[in-house]
Parts: sequence; structure tokens; C-alpha cells
Amino acid sequence: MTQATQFHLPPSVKKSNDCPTEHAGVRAWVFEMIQLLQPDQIHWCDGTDVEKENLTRQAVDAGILIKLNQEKLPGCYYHRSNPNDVARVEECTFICTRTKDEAGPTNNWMAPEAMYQKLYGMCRGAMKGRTMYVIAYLMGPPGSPLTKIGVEITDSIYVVLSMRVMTRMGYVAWDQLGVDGSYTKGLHSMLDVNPQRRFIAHFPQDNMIISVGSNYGGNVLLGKKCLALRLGSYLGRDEGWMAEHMLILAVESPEGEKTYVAAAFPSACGKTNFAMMIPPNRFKGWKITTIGDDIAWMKPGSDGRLYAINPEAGYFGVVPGTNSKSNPNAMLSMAKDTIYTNVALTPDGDVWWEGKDGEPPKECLDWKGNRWTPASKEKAAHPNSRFAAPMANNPALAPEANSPEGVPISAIIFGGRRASTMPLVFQAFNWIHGVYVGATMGSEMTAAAAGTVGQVRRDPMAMLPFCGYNMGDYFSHWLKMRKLLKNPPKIFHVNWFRRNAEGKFLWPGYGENVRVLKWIIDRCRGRVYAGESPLGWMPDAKDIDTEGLTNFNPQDMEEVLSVDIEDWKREVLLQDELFYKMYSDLPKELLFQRELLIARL
Ligand code: GTP
Ligand code: SPV
Ligand code: MN
Repeated sequence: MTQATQFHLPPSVKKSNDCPTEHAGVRAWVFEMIQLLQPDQIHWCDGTDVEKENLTRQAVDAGILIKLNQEKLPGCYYHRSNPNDVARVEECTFICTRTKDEAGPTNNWMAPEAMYQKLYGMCRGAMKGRTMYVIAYLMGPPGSPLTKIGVEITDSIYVVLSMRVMTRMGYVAWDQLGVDGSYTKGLHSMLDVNPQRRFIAHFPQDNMIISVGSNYGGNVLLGKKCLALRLGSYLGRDEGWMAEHMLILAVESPEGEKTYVAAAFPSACGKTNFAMMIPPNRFKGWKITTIGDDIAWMKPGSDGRLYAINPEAGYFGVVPGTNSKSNPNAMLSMAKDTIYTNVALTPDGDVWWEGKDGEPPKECLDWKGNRWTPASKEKAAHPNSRFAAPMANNPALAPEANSPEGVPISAIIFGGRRASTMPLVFQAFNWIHGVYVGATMGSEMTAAAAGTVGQVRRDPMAMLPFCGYNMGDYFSHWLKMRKLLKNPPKIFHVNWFRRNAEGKFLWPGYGENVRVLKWIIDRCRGRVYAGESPLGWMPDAKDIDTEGLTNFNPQDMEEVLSVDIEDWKREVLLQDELFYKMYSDLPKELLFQRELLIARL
């Protein structure tokens, strides 16, 4: 444990504890930020249980958290965000590289000096009357060569308590930082939670994040999207690794054969569900365990395979639609020590949401705190309401989630939310084709970001909102990674969301997805046949086990696997939307892949 040391404060600032670090850079930066933000008090977070109890009590006293029914939900608390602040805001998210070209055509850009000036201007005196919390946290298991350290300054107690769930924070991080460790700086102030004064700005060249005007999830838990994806992808390009919006899971067959898979689906498109799925009775003896549900950091190992870690320590998962049938492991994960945000609150201190087990409550308070009954027109829980739960709660947690070496990935799966066009599954012909498949991914937009829900947009590798540099260079980085891998993962594409003419999902999804996963694993291990299609290698309908599925007949399988050439001609034109925008930055390999696809169609 690091020894407490003297830290001289301006006389107006109280301290609630001693500085836990001798790191000269961190101390100087915090001192500078105190002068800028002018807090009443400073608290260095140590990550202890005593600290958690104290902060939780303060948050309850201040009305920031509501204590839930502790018999039903031990250690659980409830939070309502400002109704203007319920999701990530992409139009307020900036990549402040030295040149606009480095940020590329898919990111908002502002010159670093101009952005610093603007945001430091907003931050001057912003913490008057507030406490400044200083959080040191690890992204990755302690001691992993892939792990990075972050230090976040925040004036939000909700952020401190959530970071405690989502990352390994406190002494464990101060210790790993040491006296001269490198780290990512993150400055967060809620200001007045005003959408007009909301910015999430990244300064890759300075390894720095500034987030103001929000107090919601991906905007403010700076380890997650800001460090682990935007700055992570930038660092990965320079250091020869990959930061991806991917879940990681382990599949164990009844014979004890273990395979590791990573999958990139856009926000609210099924990563948490897939990472925690429970196989149906037909797959007795098969075991799925979770390494991560949102982010993968992947690096070539000395054996030429791609090794992945989950940099997070908790889940910030979508609540609506989660129940003991769709995702029992998520239900158990959020049964204790969880912070719920923007769900509904019942009179007995329980939580409720659309799609939870059982009947809706006769009466409750909705996510805005207004009285709600089943007759109400509005939803009780916000569609992007979330739970923050420690991953240790997950009954299916893989012990490898804490392994510093990570796990060797056999398959990378891309997938989007597509009502038509995209078949249930296909395999890319090779890595370059797989990069094309990922680069042209499309998905219907969801409530995870402010925007038009339901509209199909291109979301390359599910990274459109999270790539910290020029997307064209990001594709080149993917292509380059192939040269560092003697034994690269095979690449697949899936779609759980195809609908029939009546608008009903064709594929049962959730735990039944293991049926598709089995085909994928058999392909990786060279055990099952695939037919050549214009899109890639596709299964024979009979090779996807459908035994035990009710309401699913052979015609349904034909339909969900079908490839309509006319639809696909339109799809190629839709893909061009992004390719035109990025034209001058696109690696020519991808344009060549496009030509090949058109020829095959
Ligand atoms: P982020 O946390 O935003 O990155 O999302 P995520 O990718 O982890 O998404 P999540 O697993 O939370 O799923 C979001 C929504 O997709 C939920 O409403 C689920 O009910 C729905 N969903 C997940 N898996 C399936 C599936 O296999 N089929 C269908 N039809 N819906 C699914
Ligand atoms: C996502 O939107 O992809 C999330 C939730 O995982 S948030 O952390 O808010 O970005
Ligand atoms: Mn996500």
C-alpha cells in the first residue's frame, strides 16, 4: 500500500484524506486542476469498503441515490439522471487531433488548443461548493502487459461509485501507477448538466480526456468508451494491438474442449446477452462463460494467435427486455451491489422495467419520478436504462476474466440489427474479406445513443462512435494486424434480428444463439461443411441444429439463411454511403473487395 504523503492545498480547500501517491506528474496535474476548478474539498479515492459506505451514505443524503429494498436487492441503489442526459451524445463527442485529417471524416474534430481553451473556460470555478474526487483506476487485470492506468477527476459521487463497479480502482491502481507510471488523464465536471454545454473531448496526443455537462454512462465513466475505446484504439494503432467494441466468451463442449470467441455488435444489439447466454436443454453439457460483455483489448501472442483481455471489471448493461428467460445471468448479476439508472421504482423499493418477469406493478414511479400505471402511455423505464454490476456477481464469469495473459481468440463475429437482407450467419472467405465485412456493417440505430431509433446506418466494426482516429487508417490497422498473426481468428457475420413479412423475429435468439455458435466453432476447427455464396461461406440448413426449437420449422431456417440478390445489390449501394464519405482514406484492398462482391452478385 502506498504511504500517505503531504499535499499542499490552497487554504480555501479542505481535504477529506491524505494524498495516496508520490507520482509527481499526477500531483502537479491535480494541483493545477484544483486551481482551475476551485472545489471546496478534495477526496483521493482509495477504493476501500469504508469509503464506499461513506460515499453511498452521502449520495443517499443528497438525494443522488435512493436505497432500494435491501431484502430483495442487497447493496443495490437507484439513480435518476437528468431527463436531458440519458445516453451517449455523438454530436458532442470530439477527437481533438492536431489535424482534422487524423480524426477523419466520421469523427467531430476541433483543434486541441481551441478545445482546451473552450473547456477550461467552462471549467473555471466549476467545482465551487463541490468536492473534487480523484480516482485512480486500472483498465485490465493487475499485472497484465495490456493493462492501462487512468486517473479521473470528477465532481460526481455517482461517477465515483460507478467507476468502483466498472473498474479496478483505488489502492490497486495507485500502487501500479507507482512514482512514474504513465496514465490517461480524465477530467469530468457535470457543470449544470446542460446539453448546450456538453462536450466529450479526446486529446489522443496528450493521452487526455475532458468531459463536461453530462453525468451519464459512456459520457462520464471515462475508463469505458473514452479510454478503453477511443484513446485505446489510438494507442493500439501505434503499439500494435486492437481496442474493440467486442464481448469475449468461452465455449466449453461436453468433451471439455474450450474455444474463445469475440464479437462486435453495435450498442444495444446483444453483446451482454450473447456473452452471458445459457444454452438450451438440447445443448446439455455445453458451457458458456463470460470474459467481457462490451470491450476487448487484443494483442498478438508469441504463438501467433490473437490474445484478448476485458479491460473492465463490471457490466453497464441495458435493463429493458432483461428477464430470467432472456438473460438469467444478467438478472443474477444485478441482484446485489448494483446501481440502477433510469428504471422504474415500485412502492416497496423494488425496481421494474418493460420486459421484466411477471406482471407490471399496479403503480410505480417512472424513470422521471412521475406516477406510472399500466394504463400510462409512456414507458416506465427509459429504453436506455442501465445497471452497473460487478462482474464478480455473474454466475457464468470465466476465471480467465482476471487472467493477465488474456485468452486466444479463434473466431471474431460481426453482427448488426437488420430486419432484412442479412442472413443468420456466414463466414468471410479470409481475413481481408472479413475486414470488408466488418467495415461495411450496418445496423438499425438504438436508444443507446441520442438519434433516430430504427434507421439503418453504417457502423463499421460497431466502432463508428468509438474510433479515436481516422476510420480509414483504422481499417488499414486491421489489415496490418494480419501480418502479425500466424494463426488469425476466422471472421463471421451474424444477424439475430431478421424479421418475417409480419414483422416478427425469424430467429428465436438469446440462448438459442448457441446453435449458430456451434457451427462457427466447428468451422474454426474444420469439422463442418460450408457452401460458397456471394457473401461468404454459408451453412447447410441441416448443419444448424434446430432440434427442440418450438415454432421454428425448416422453411423458417431457409428464410433466415436466404440471400436475396436484389436486396444485396441495394445493400452494396447503401454501403457506398460510408465509402464515399471516406473515399480518400479507404485502403484499396477494401475497394477491391467491393468489386469482388459485386462480381459475385
Ligand atoms: P451496449 O451495452 O449498448 O454496448 O449493448 P449490448 O450490445 O451489450 O446489448 P444487449 O445485450 O444489452 O442487448 C440489447 C437489446 O437487444 C436488448 O433489448 C435485448 O433484449 C436485445 N437482444 C439481445 N440479444 C437478442 C437476440 O438474440 N435476439 C433478439 N431478438 N433480441 C436480442
Ligand atoms: C454503449 O452505448 O455501447 C454502451 C453504453 O456500452 S455507454 O457506456 O453509455 O456507452
Ligand atoms: Mn457498448
